[in-house]
Amino acid sequence: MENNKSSGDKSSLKPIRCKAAVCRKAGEPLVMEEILVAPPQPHEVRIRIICTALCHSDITFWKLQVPPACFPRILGHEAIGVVESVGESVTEVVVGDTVLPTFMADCGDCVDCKSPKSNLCSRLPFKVSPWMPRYENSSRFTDLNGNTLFHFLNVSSFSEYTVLDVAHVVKIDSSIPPSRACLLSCGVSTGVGAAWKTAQVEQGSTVVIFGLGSIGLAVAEGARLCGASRIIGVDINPTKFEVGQKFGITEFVNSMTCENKRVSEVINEMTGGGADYCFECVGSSSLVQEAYACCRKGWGKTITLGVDKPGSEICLNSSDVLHNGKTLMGSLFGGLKAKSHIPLLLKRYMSKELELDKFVTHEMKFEDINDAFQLLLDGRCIRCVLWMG
Ligand code: CXF
Ligand code: ZN
Repeated sequence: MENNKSSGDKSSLKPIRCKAAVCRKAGEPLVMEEILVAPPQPHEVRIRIICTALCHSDITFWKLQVPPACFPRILGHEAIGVVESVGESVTEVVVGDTVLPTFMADCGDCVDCKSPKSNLCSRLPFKVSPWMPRYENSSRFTDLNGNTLFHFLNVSSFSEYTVLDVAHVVKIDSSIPPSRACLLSCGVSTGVGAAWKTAQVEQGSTVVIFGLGSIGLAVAEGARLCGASRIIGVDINPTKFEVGQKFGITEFVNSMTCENKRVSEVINEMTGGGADYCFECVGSSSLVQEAYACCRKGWGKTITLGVDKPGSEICLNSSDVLHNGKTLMGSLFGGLKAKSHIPLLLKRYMSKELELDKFVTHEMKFEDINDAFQLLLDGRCIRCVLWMG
């Protein structure tokens, strides 16, 4: 008998009632509620979340009081799930497939997706919108009073079911442990990709990482995989060095105790004229300036990954730029093309090259999501994975 969820008639699909952690007000505990998740529209898929992890951007948008903040919203964007149903015109995945959601689209069809040089899809360009990417002003979530709940980063994984555009899911091998695979949905891909794809770190390079949170540690993992010989970690918290060593950090600079030197001076001295690659993983424009000031003239690259306050500007001296020939680059999702590069990273995990286990410091039940938020806020976890059901 034909399964009308995977092919043919989609009209019989019904809304699903399930649990979600709703962010009703900035900075307030998420509220576990029953919600309704509408069926997928054309080019969309509805998935059942297996597990979701917390990323720092969830905290950023949970705290944010000004636009693009909006409430009530279903946060969460690092997850893994199983396709429950598909909308019209979806041929890439079928019901039962295991998928990773990604906040960046990979339509595979636009000029940017077709170019090996970019991961910035122009069919569905990245923006922080409260809606479905292909349908402006359209949400698939409502609360039990019939009020709209907003989407987040094209994923909204703090719900037992969610709807995504098919350009935002990657089919993966279902035998990979979900609590590890889900890390490639955002954080680890962002950091590892920044070293591997954006910077293209080579064997023997010297790398400096500003900020040893989960993204900085993922950059270290990427730099280690690329064969960097010196990986210098910069942070204001001295306990980060011990953590960093597990991720291949070879030297540590505490930027709080550089005496009267700027951290860039210290790095320039340590490296004899600057590092090959500097990564800014904090989201501070003054730290981007410091990073740029200590990458090597001629070939140094500075890569920004950190998210600064809306409207912040980076100030660089124009003759420094002209005379020194350095590169400054931004990197969203590590420059990775989700559909082709995530499967490659998963292969490297399965062959024990890419180490994912060390990122998972906590595993909890979805119901305990507010405790998990507190762990991340206090800097007590790298990744906390929340299991549904
Ligand atoms: C971020 C990157 C900048 C915008 C919001 C999402 N990445 C993932 O956490
Ligand atoms: Zn993230």
